[in-house]
Amino acid sequence: MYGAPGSVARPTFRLLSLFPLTGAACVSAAALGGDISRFAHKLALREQSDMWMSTFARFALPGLQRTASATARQALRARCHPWAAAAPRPSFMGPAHIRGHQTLGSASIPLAHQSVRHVRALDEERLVEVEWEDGGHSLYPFTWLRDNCQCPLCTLESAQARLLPLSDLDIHTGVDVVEVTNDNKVSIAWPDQHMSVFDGDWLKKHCFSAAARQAMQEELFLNERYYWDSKLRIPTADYQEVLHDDKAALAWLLALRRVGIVYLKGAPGEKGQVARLADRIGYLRLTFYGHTWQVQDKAMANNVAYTSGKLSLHTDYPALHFAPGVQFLHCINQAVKGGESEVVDGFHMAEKLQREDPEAFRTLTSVRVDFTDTGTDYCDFMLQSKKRIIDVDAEGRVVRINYNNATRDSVLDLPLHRVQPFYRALKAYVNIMNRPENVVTYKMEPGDIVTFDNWRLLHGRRSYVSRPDRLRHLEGAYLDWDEVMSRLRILRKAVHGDL
Ligand code: OGA
Ligand code: NM2
Ligand code: ZN
Ligand code: ZN
Repeated sequence: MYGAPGSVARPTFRLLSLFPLTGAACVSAAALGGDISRFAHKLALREQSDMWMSTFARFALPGLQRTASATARQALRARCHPWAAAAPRPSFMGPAHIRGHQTLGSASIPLAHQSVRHVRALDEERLVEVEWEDGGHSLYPFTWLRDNCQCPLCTLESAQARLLPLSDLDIHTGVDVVEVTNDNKVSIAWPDQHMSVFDGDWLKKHCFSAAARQAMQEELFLNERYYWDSKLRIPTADYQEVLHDDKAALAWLLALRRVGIVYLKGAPGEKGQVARLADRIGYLRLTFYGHTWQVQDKAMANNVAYTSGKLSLHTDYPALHFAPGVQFLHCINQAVKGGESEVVDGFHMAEKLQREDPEAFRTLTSVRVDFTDTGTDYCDFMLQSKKRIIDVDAEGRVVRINYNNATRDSVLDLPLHRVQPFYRALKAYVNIMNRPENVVTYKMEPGDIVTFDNWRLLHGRRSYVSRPDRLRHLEGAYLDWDEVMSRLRILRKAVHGDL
């Protein structure tokens, strides 16, 4: 009934998995054209080399040396340019690939202190044109420049927030004089005598070209993802290092964002660790199951997770309209038999569904399914939600998976003729995610913590048998992506400086 021990992926020493991630990120950055491409490529190199020199690399080194090919070992020694040293690409890259949600770039636009060579106002178009020292040009609308004046009347410097109310913004303003100052700034005199001064680097960063906007969005939101299947080697780091070392914490959160799952080892085998990890980021997400929650076989369980039964692949808490973005699970005690964990990349599976069965994909991205959860825990609750199982944004890109078969309501708000097609579509998606070639299986040991993207991954558990003297016990906690991304940006600034 359970997978043979040999088929259970061991989660230790898995840095190898970061190799395809970073390699692919660089390939995609290099696919860009012009300056931004070069800068993005440079930054990808830097991010990548930091990854290798981080906790991950050191932690994974023994495993890598034991198991990796000569090519991969050579790549690791090269550190900064593994793929350059080891081209062609390593064979374990498999079919994994990057999916950029809104960009091909991996970094911000160049900030290598570009000097302003010349500025002029294009009065007809109501644009200020900046010519850079390297010959490049950027255009800025008059209205936007006036709206973003950085002077103390218009901006509260201490909060980096706009003071100028929209009611005071003349959206038809002209420009009287625009010139370059001798300290590489652009000054603008407005018709009402107001003066604005813009820093060259700040302007460069805010360039309106499609490539610069894409690069900026990628820097802010890191929406480029590394898609994976059963061949994924889960990125692994040391719990203590993540808590105490900024580089290690940054590498952890970057991999959590890009890959969707990171394994931490070396945590104490007692409660309180998921809360400490949440404190490292900001704060955790309180739900009806408490600040943190204990996954154990409980009498009169208020959730199927609190039994010793199998949990089929699911995302947590679709009964909440705003489901938790990130989940931590800390193994305090493991079952003697069973209790293995399973994960799949829900975005990748959705992409496969779209290709194999577009009709099913259309159904799951349009039908709003009812979910329900009733009981008592932190306090009493009676939740109802309506969610699309595959959530896409306005551009049709998959942004969230919402699916837990246990809390899917018996209320099904569909006309009769759409019921069977809905089941057919759901079955098609579940069949894809259950294919052995897509599932990563591992068994947690006391002191292990798995951290994953609950908007993207589906996770499950095999049924287990606990001995009374060694009861299976995981402690869990939720966070939201806003807080995690906030910490990631701060760490990136601390580690790399202001990019
Ligand atoms: C859960 C869950 C996994 C496990 O509690 O929602 O997925 O291994 N638990 O018990
Ligand atoms: N627990 C683990 O959607 C769900 O009910 C997921 C949540 C009980 C906090 C389980
Ligand atoms: Zn001003
Ligand atoms: Zn779960």
